[in-house]
Amino acid sequence: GHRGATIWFTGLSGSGKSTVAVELEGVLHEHGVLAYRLDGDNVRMGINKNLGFSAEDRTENIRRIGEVAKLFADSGIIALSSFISPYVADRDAVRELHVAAGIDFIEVFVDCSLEAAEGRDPKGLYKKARAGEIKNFTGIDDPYEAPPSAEIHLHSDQQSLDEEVAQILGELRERGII
Ligand code: GGZ
Repeated sequence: GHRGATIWFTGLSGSGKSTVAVELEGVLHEHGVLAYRLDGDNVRMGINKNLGFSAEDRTENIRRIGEVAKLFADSGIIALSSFISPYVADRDAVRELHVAAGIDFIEVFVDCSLEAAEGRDPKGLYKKARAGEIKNFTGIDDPYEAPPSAEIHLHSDQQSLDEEVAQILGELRERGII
């Protein structure tokens, strides 16, 4: 058997949060473990479509996602949340919400140098941010607060995807979640 939990990926745009979440979800499903991904496509286009990228809106984005992830985790599903979530205080509030409910919260810092993330630039957003066409872009002219003590610290500009997934699976096994 397994129990619900929230795995909270945080990192720069282009750091590989979603790539790891997609791969992990696939492995969990292969093992018969229920997992559900929360990401920009299903959250920022839906429940949070009234929010932008000001500091206030990012905080509200993360607050709502934290509440939703907690509900999934409480139902026995492993919630995989992939958002930049740039502020320590916002992530800690989500952690507190889980701790208060006795639900596992695993913060995964998808650490990637700005150079590497910008070098990938899959959507051309860094290029636009450098050109001033997008304002308040995280890592360019908006802050990213790295987690001081994440449960898992990945180096996505140095590790393979398989290594990253194995690291998270190891933590889930150690905790008896899977
Ligand atoms: C950062 C932005 C911005 C700004 C649009 N800053 O590579 P992406 O495209 O898919 O990931 C980024 C995503 C960030 O949304 P989040 O909900 O994860 O952010 S937060 O947790 O801070 O609320 C990027 C795109 O949206 N994007 N404008 N100004 N990323």
